[in-house]
Amino acid sequence: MGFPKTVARRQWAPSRAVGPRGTRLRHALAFVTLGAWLGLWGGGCGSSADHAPPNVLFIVADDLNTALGTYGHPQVQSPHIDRLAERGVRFDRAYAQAPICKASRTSFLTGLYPDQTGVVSNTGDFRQRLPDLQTLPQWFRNQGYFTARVGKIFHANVPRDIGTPGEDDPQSWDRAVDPRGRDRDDEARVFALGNQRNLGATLSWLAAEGSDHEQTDALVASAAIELMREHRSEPFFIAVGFYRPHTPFIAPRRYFERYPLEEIELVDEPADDLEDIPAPAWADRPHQQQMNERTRKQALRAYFAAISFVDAQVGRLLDAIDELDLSRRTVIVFVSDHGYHLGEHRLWQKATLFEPAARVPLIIAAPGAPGNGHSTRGITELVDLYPTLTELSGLPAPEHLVGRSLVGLLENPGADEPRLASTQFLTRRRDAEGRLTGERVRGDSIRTDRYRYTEWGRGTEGVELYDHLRDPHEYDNLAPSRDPEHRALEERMRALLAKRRALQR
Ligand SMILES: [Ca+2]
Ligand SMILES: [Ca+2]
Repeated sequence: MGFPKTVARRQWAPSRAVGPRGTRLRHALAFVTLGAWLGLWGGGCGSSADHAPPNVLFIVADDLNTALGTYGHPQVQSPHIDRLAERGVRFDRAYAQAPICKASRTSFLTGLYPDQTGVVSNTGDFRQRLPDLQTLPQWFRNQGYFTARVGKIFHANVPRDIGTPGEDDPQSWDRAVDPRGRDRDDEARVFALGNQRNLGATLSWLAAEGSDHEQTDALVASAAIELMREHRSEPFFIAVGFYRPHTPFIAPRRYFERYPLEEIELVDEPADDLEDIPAPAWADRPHQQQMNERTRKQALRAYFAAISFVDAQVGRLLDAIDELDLSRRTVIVFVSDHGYHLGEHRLWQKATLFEPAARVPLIIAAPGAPGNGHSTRGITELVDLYPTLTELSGLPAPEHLVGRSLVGLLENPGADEPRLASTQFLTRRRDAEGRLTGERVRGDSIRTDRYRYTEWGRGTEGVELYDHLRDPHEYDNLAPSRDPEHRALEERMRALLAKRRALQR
């Protein structure tokens, strides 16, 4: 299949659609930059393949936080994600728009905030509200790309939906592959802290027998490599969705053996940390609160093992890109759908508006990008991915996008652009005894360069304000405060959040 020439030309057209927050001048500069990069892609060889639009390999991990070597984690071994970071730009302050699977994935795959898609939890269907919206992969498909999905990209229940399309959006893809490995057959052997019948919702793990290649995520990588091989001569957008490190943390035993239990370090926090946290902000499952030290270490070891196993699969993808001679014309994105608590504020897993659940790993390796090999502290949101990938590929951008292209940060990772990130979550209210009820409480959080500000029930159920410059672990909630200086700051943050909320409707 040839790439439509009209589309390739549009990359240089001044009438190119931009998002509501873009400016023509900025995009005009981006064209110049892209031209220079494309020159680098071409490498002076002058063959037609060198001038073809770039491929996109879009890798999504499930429930992975920044516990990675490249992000400075002292224990986790992730040599392959680390080497991807060395060939691309690592985003050190990237945030999901929701701290749970479906709301976050729907957001970054549509390029809209959760309130705009109507999917603010793990239920719902954006097609009900937006039947004609073109998703990120669908946009590439309609511009002449071959698009394919392997594994979990749109929402799927883990582990129940492994081996099935889950809640996929079929019109986004030319091909979809749903591998199923022995991890599903081994579920009866999994240790579960809570309900054995709902392994996806409780801390649970298994050091599996057998080889890597029997596990679902290895089959995911193999299928993706095969698709890249088959479609190497046409522009492709291949999305690779790993199911780990989501619970149950299943990985071959040798990955567990990399992390001796006695060497696992637990978080060490101030004894009074919980005292200033509003009730809706602290919604963990009670049984996860009762783990002894050994069980907590086992949970961490299993999560780390699952990360190293996914990392090995990322390594296979990177090797394949090189072997297939695709590295000079393939943009590689590595991202997770949200973060994860590993005992911070005595919380485990996701579904909070604290930094560990909102923040995600994000690496973009665009061949020839001047910032490659560097990291950026620019605040970024996952809704920024859609306009970034259209710009990098020289495609027009659909009118509906709300994110800002990150191409400026790929060019200059030190660029000082004022940005903020928002994350929202619908939690459940607790009764007087601390039990979760069916009643919902909404939380809205914004992250600026220095602060995190969060309102529960528009502030009626609690407010949080953390100064990351002085308090990077969010121990000291400054709100509500009697200190006039903090009160003024709180007012400014409240106004910023209100403005952002209005924009996201
Ligand atoms: Ca997830
Ligand atoms: Ca605290």
